[in-house]
Amino acid sequence: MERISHALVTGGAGFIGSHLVDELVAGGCRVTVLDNLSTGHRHNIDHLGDRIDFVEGDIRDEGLLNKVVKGCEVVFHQAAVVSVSQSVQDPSHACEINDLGTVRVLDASRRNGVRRVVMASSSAVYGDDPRMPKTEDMAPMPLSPYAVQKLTGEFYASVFGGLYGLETVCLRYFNVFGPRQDPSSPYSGVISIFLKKASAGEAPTIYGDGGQSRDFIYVKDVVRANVLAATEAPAAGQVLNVGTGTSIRIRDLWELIGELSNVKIDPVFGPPRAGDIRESISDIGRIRQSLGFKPRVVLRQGLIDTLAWYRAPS
Ligand code: UD2
Repeated sequence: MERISHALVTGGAGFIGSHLVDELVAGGCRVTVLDNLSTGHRHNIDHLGDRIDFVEGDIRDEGLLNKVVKGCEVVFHQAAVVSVSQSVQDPSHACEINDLGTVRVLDASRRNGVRRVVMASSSAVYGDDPRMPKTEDMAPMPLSPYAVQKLTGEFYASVFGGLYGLETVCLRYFNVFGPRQDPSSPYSGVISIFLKKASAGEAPTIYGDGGQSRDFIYVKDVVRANVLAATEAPAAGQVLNVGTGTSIRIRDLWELIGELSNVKIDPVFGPPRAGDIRESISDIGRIRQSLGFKPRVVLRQGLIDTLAWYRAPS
């Protein structure tokens, strides 16, 4: 990893953020984590002890942001209300965190001489445009407050580049999975839910006929994409898909998880989930070209590693 001297990771106690913090620390980077622990957990970063500076606080707090961003070369902005359904239930709150919070992070960054901000965006911005695979130049079709907010964040990033010369990169994550993903809510990622069910010997519920498909990317690959986005010159100003360019049907996913966990349980089929999109698959040509990024962990291996973690969290 090309050296980053000092980075701020917002949401650094969360699922993706904490893996990013691990990688940065391993690369010799000084890391400050800002997290309000609304969905993040201290236990995700406890193992790092005093090798990081942890600040419990909110990204809307301008005074605090100005303090923690001082001296940082790069900001990785991962903090967000990450649940689509939470954004549907309480759009104002999600807007405050995802939009106002993002503007505050960008503003504090440009005021304090940060070189580059790498932002977590989402494949949600594509909505249910039936064209596959999703390329970054497709017109966005946001279908939820969450998607609108992520898209707005991308626009702000671009405007901060134009107005203030702040370098930004927006990464549109597809379906991320791996250790530390919290399976406990009904809105958790499907892989975390399925792995928990398989480990408990219980049947999962598949919404609809299970023929819907997703592009699942392992969290460590997402971390690598973030680090490259921070260090590779051609990334500046870009919006990039972060996926694998492959997909799997949800019923086949359960079958694979069953095989890897040595359980053979028939799933329960429930009604389709409202607002579910049928297919999702990324085109990763752009990120390959600008960052030289290719995912390294295939789904099967990522599932094996994640299953091991759910059985013995470390
Ligand atoms: C993902 C993101 C979301 C947003 C969205 C954009 C996650 C966790 N969520 O939502 O933040 O970016 O993409 O489109 O990555 N399913 C079942 N049974 C279950 C749980 C899920 O059948 O117990 C199905 C579900 O109906 C869906 C698929 O699995 O078809 C994936 O569901 P998900 O909640 O993991 O992720 P998704 O794609 O809805």
